[in-house]
This record gives sequence, structure tokens and C-alpha cells, in this order.
Amino acid sequence: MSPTATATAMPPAVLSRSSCLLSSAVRLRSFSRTLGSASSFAAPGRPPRSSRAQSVHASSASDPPLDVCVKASTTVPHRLGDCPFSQRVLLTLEEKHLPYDLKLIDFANKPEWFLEISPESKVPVVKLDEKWVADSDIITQSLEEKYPDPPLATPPEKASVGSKIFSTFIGFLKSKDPNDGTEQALLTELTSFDDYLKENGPFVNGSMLSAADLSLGPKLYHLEIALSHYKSWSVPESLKYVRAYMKSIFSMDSFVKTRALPEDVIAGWRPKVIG
Ligand SMILES: N[C@@H](CCC(=O)N[C@@H](CS)C(=O)NCC(=O)O)C(=O)O
Repeated sequence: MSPTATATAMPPAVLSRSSCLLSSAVRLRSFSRTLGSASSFAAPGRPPRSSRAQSVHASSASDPPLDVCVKASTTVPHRLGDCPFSQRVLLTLEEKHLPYDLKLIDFANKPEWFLEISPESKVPVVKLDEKWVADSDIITQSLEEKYPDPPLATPPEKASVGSKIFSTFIGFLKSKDPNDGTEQALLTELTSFDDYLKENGPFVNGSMLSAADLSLGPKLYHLEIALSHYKSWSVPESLKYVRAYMKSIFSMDSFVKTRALPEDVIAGWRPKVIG
């Protein structure tokens, strides 16, 4: 079966999986978009990737799906939860057109098998070459090495663009003193990212979507939902390149398919806000 036939014949579907070992597992054999239909990608100014799409590592029916442990929703049974690092990995799999089996981990009751395979009992964890690999940095690097097509690596000199946004967002979210400088710290990072995108965008690596975007996108999604809910705060309209960036990433098929429910994002950050 050709990749195109695979993608078109298999729309995303969540199927129950009966496994004595992985009771809370669901199988998500998923493809981000029909190969060659670059038009379904909603990023402004992005050139068609049809030539790349045709040369992707074929996630053919014979490819076994990769096992991926992610956080389960705390608000809706059998749904993906609110971990931005897990979404980063899922976005990478989607953009590389790799099928995967999603294992939803209930954080309130982590199964014994998961505690055995995840050194810090954290998600995401992915099984690659019969070994469980933890940490989204390592997982995405390993996926890039093992499945180089389509390439998603961000050039090293651009890889840390926007990397302080997440920590400054958390600082502001947790802050109880409006004058402690945490809002300004976040604004400084977002403004610097806006300046960068203005010169170099629309993505971190120019016109090509790359690993840095797949890492930043889920974090900006959490920022948007959590700061709106807990602080009635949003990215200022003056930061129009950041806002356009968020809009285009959040509307990607792969993002829509792998995003957390807003209520899970809100619930997930509550302990940090309450302190
Ligand atoms: N550096 C890790 C961070 C992973 C992480 O912090 N995962 C959180 C969920 S988003 C987790 O599993 N926490 C364990 C817990 O809260 O019990 C990565 O990039 O994968």
C-alpha cells in the first residue's frame, strides 16, 4: 500500500485495544494529513511540501505502530491529557507520518508497568527498537535519526529561539504579586520572539516547519489557555507575528489532532496557581 493510499484509506481513528498488560491503552493509528495535500496546512506563506511529502519514510501498513505513553485526560475518560512535552512528540510523529499506539497514563494511578519503564515516572516515553526512551528532547532527536524523512531538524543556531517563553510563562502564572516583574519578563521574551519572527519567520526556521515549532507550539497553547483563565491575560495585539504564529500552528491538522482539552490544561495548571 502506498503512503498516500494508507493515509487516505485510514482516517484518524481511536480504537479500543484489549491488552491484559496495558489496560488503559488506546490505539491511535494516526496520520497528520493526506500525503501531498500541503494545502491542508494552514500556515501563511508556507510553500507546498509535496515533493517532501512524496519522499517521506513510508509509514506503510506493514510498519508496526510505535508505542507512546502520554498523560491521560483528567476530565474525560479515554482521552489524551494535557502534557505539552507529549504533544511535542505526537506532533513529530504526525508530521513524520508515523503510526503510533497511544498508551494513556492515568497520573492519579500510574500503572506498575509504566513505573518500571519510565525512569522518573514521567511522560512522554516511546518504545524505539525495543527500548523505552524517555524525555521529549531525546525522543524527538531519536525519531529524527531513525526517520529522517521528512526532515524536521532545526538548525542548531536557531534551536533555542523562544526557549525562555515557557519558564517565564510559568513564573507569571504562579505569581501572586502583580509588580514582581514576572509579567514583564514574559513580555520581554515574547517581544524578542516577535522581533525574530518578523525578520526570519513565519516559522523558527523561516518557511519550513521544524522541531523548534513543534516544541514551542504546545507551550504557547498552554500559555494562551492558562493565562486567559487564571489571569485574564492574552498575548498583546501589538505582537502580531507571535499571534499569527500561534494561530497557524494551532490550526495545523496535526496540532488539532493532538491538542489537549482546554479544561485539562486549566486543571493541569491549577496546583501551580494555587501554590
Ligand atoms: N523534560 C521532560 C519533561 C516531561 C514532563 O515533565 N512530563 C510531565 C507531564 S507534562 C510528567 O510526566 N510529570 C509526572 C507527574 O506529574 O507525575 C520531557 O521533555 O519529556
